[in-house]
Amino acid sequence: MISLFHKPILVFGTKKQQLIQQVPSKHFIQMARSSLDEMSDSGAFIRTASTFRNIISRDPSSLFPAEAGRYHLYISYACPWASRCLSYLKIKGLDKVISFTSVKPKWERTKETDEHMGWIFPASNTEEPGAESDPLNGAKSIRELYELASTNYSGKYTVPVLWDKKLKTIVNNESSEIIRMFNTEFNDIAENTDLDLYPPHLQAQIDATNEWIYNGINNGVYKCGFAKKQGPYEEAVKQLYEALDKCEAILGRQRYICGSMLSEADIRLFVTLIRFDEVYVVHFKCNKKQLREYPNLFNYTKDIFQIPGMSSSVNMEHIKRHYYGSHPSINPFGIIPLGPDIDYSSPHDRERFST
Ligand SMILES: N[C@@H](CCC(=O)N[C@@H](CS)C(=O)NCC(=O)O)C(=O)O
Repeated sequence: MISLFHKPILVFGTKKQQLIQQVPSKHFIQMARSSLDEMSDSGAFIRTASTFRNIISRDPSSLFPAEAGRYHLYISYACPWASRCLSYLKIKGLDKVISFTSVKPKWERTKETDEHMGWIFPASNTEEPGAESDPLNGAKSIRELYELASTNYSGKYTVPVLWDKKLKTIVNNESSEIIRMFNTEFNDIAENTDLDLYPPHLQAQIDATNEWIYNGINNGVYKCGFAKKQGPYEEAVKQLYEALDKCEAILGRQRYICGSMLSEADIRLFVTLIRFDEVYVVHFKCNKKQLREYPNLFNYTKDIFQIPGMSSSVNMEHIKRHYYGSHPSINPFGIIPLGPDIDYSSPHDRERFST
């Protein structure tokens, strides 16, 4: 049960402030240890904020300067938040200067001494296709990385984790901030510097779009799936389908969600849409309508999937094995539904908006 909340920590301050923010405050003592515990008294799912909020800067004198080879991104292919960071690595051409490792898809016990279930690295690189053992710290779990970075951490052990090899600590574990850094701060060493997914003229529109898409769709599917009472579930489903209907209408008029150019808001929307029919329809009870019943949204999802680099950020095997296998309160026997096995590389109709 969460009884204390705090505002997200935005750290753009001095070096001293940045270091202070690496140490979680005492408020985290009562925080949830996993998303399965993030529940209000009314039975609604309430996500807690991320803890490590340092910023990598293109300024060489900053505490965390953008340097080739210095940072490592720990992800799970299953996780939509981590996947948006991986998408940025791929489409910005940063994967040669920022290395990454994916954990195993299914949560396991992270320690023998307690019951916590979480992300685990495979013992070898052949154990689990797509997953690799931790090349930097030899950690067995994502939990161990948090414990290396902070001695009194008591929040959730989430991915993504952006790790600094030099200072041996977590720079940031909030995907919405990691993607902003990847978009701009590494442009001196990125291969695709021309791609700006958060250009000044679109920033207000992207921010506003992110807001309703996060509430209704990205986090909305979790609110549907993790609700423990009928009322909050129904409220979440209503909001989800209002937001999907709104997207469908917008995408009937233009190629991308903020207009004629690809933006951050598209990548953030995509990671939820690509999981929708394979997982959320069944596992999170989002079955009022499937993605395939929305012609614009479905074709749009294929369009984004087919952007060079994007498909390599999607590992459907990991996605399905994670969700269906890691939430025993929702799917006690861990059975993985076989369908629908959609081919997102098949033709779409979105070129009709190109000039
Ligand atoms: N605010 C975080 C959320 C990340 C998050 O919730 N990740 C999930 C996986 S999809 C996680 O690692 N959960 C671990 C747990 O709940 O114990 C972000 O966007 O970066």
